[in-house]
Amino acid sequence: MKLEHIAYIGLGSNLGNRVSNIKKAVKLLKIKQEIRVEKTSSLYETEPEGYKNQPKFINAVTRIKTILKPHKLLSKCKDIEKKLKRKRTKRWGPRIIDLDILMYDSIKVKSKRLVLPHPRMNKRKFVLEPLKEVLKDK
Ligand code: PH2
Ligand code: MG
Ligand code: MG
Repeated sequence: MKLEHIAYIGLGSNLGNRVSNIKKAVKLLKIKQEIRVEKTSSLYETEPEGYKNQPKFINAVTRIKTILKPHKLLSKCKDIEKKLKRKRTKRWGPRIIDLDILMYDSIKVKSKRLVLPHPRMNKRKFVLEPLKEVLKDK
């Protein structure tokens, strides 16, 4: 079995210093032993989708290599959200930082905690635009 996997992580923030929150999250990904950040997109300011009555977001996507299995990678993403003091509020509501795994190799996952590829990514311009910048084989 392959040891290294390619994954794409979507980042979003619409509370506090949004740019700094995204940059901090990328830094925290970089210092994880089991993760190598290969490419990070530009930062995009985007209109909120889903729940509209909230501040604009800053969004970005990173391409990483990792030896972590999908659920372990998800736990690392949640650790980073905790470290940046994200509070759990309403679904699709405002947040200091959000890290979502978008894709992991070309595998499909369907569990209670994780669905891959991310089920809404194809409809979300705030994901697709930065994703285009970092997709492998582009
Ligand atoms: N995240 C959401 C809901 N809506 N809108 C934008 N523009 N950017 C996001 O990251 C975002 C959103 C839920 O995670
Ligand atoms: Mg999200
Ligand atoms: Mg999320």
